[in-house]
Amino acid sequence: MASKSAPPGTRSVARSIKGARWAALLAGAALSGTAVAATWNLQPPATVIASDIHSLHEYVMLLVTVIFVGVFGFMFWAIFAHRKSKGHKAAQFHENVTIEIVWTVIPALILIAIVVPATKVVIAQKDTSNPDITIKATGYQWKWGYDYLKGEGAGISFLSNLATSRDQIEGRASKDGNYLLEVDHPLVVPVDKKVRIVTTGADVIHSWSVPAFGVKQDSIPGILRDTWFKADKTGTFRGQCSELCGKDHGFMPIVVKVVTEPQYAAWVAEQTKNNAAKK
Ligand SMILES: [Cu+2]
Repeated sequence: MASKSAPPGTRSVARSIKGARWAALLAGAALSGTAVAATWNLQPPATVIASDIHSLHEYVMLLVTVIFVGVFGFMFWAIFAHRKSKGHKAAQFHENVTIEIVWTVIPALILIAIVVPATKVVIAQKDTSNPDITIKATGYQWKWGYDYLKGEGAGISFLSNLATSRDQIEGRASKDGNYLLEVDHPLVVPVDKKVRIVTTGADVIHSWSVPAFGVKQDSIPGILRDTWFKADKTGTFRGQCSELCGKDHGFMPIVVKVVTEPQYAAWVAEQTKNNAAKK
C-alpha cells in the first residue's frame, strides 16, 4: 500500500532511486578500492618496528580471512547440501572425543601461530637498551614538553604547542593539509639513531604516539615509562595524544622532524646558542 500523502507509484520510484544511489555508492567504492585501502591502512612505516607491525597486521588479516571464508563456506555448503527437503537427517555425535580434540587443538595451533610472531614484536618494542639519544616527553594539559636528557643535544628543552590557527579551528579560514597536526616547536631527531623516549604526565594521563614509528606509550603522572624508535628515513612524522586527557585532548599533536646527522648537529648548535642567550 502506498503511504498516505504520496500518490501511487511514488514509493516504488523513491525505492528505485534509493537502490540506484546504493548501487552507485558500491560501484564507486569498488572502483576506488585501492584509494580506500590506502587511506584505511596503517601509515607507511618509517621504522623497523612499524614495518614489523605492518607485516604482522597483514599476516593476521590473511589468517582470519582464510578462517572466515573456510568456516562460513563450509557452513553454508553443509546447510545447502544436507537440507531437509533432500531427505537428510541430522547426524548424532554427542561426546565424540575425536571431534572435541580436533576443535580444541586447531584453534590452539592458530593462536600459537599468532602469539609467536606477535610476542617477538612486542618484546622488540620494549627493548629500550643502549639508546643514542634519550628524550623526556612530558604531557601537559594541553601541550608536550621535551627535555633532551642524554646523547647529542642533552640540555635542550622546550614546549611544543599546537600551531593551527584559531581561525581554522573555528571555521573562519579553510583548513590546511596538516590541520591540528602542526606544532610551533617540533621534536628534532637524527635519522638512523636509536631514540629513547621517556614519558610521563604532569597532570593527567596522556599518550605519546607516532603511528609511522610504531610507537604509542601512555604518559602517566608519577610514573616514567619508556619507548623507542630508530627512524630509517628523514621527513616529518605526525602523531596525536592518544589518551583522552580533557578539553583540548585533540589539540596537542606530536610532530617529529627526522633530519640527517649534520642537520641535527646544526640544530643542536643553534638551540644551545639560543638557550645560552636566554640565560
Ligand atoms: Cu593529552
